[in-house]
Amino acid sequence: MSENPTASPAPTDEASQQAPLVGIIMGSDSDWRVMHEARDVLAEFGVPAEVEVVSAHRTPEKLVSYSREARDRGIRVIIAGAGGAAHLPGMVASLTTLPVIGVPVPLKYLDGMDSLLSIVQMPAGIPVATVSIGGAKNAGILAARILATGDQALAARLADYSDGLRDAVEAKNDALKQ
Ligand code: RP5
Repeated sequence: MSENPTASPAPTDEASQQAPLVGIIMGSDSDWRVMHEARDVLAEFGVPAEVEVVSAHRTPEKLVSYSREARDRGIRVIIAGAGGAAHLPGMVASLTTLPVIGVPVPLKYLDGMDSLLSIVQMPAGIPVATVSIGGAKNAGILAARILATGDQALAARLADYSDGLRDAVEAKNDALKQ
């Protein structure tokens, strides 16, 4: 797996040919080791997504323009991952009315607790839907669920996915009894 989004091969399926509905952003290319899971699961569901490094601290002007322009470009959900002093998701949420899903990226120290606490405790009025530390896959699935509120075909794919999880658990349960 590639360590940065620009070097990673994009999914070659149909989703990569369509206009992106989900914006996956992260504070650094070093976050890609976690954040690629959001892109991967969205590709599995056929949801087109774009990937961009946007740093709250190192590229603040880009943070503002990306957040302000995302809705008009057709983005419907933003997934924002950051580590340490993880201000990206909250700042994006303050600059757009799109739903923002925050992914706390674990770094070398503090086991990601710093990232989690930086993202989760938002002031009333500016929501960020925070997933678990390193939970980029769930962020992708949650974004798909948000989009599926207006997309029956996508909802059906999500239901199939859940059925698959259930069947896998039951198969392991059966195997235990052999
Ligand atoms: C945060 O600082 C990024 O989201 C990243 O998790 C962390 C470290 O960034 P690098 O020093 O690896 O670029 O803003």
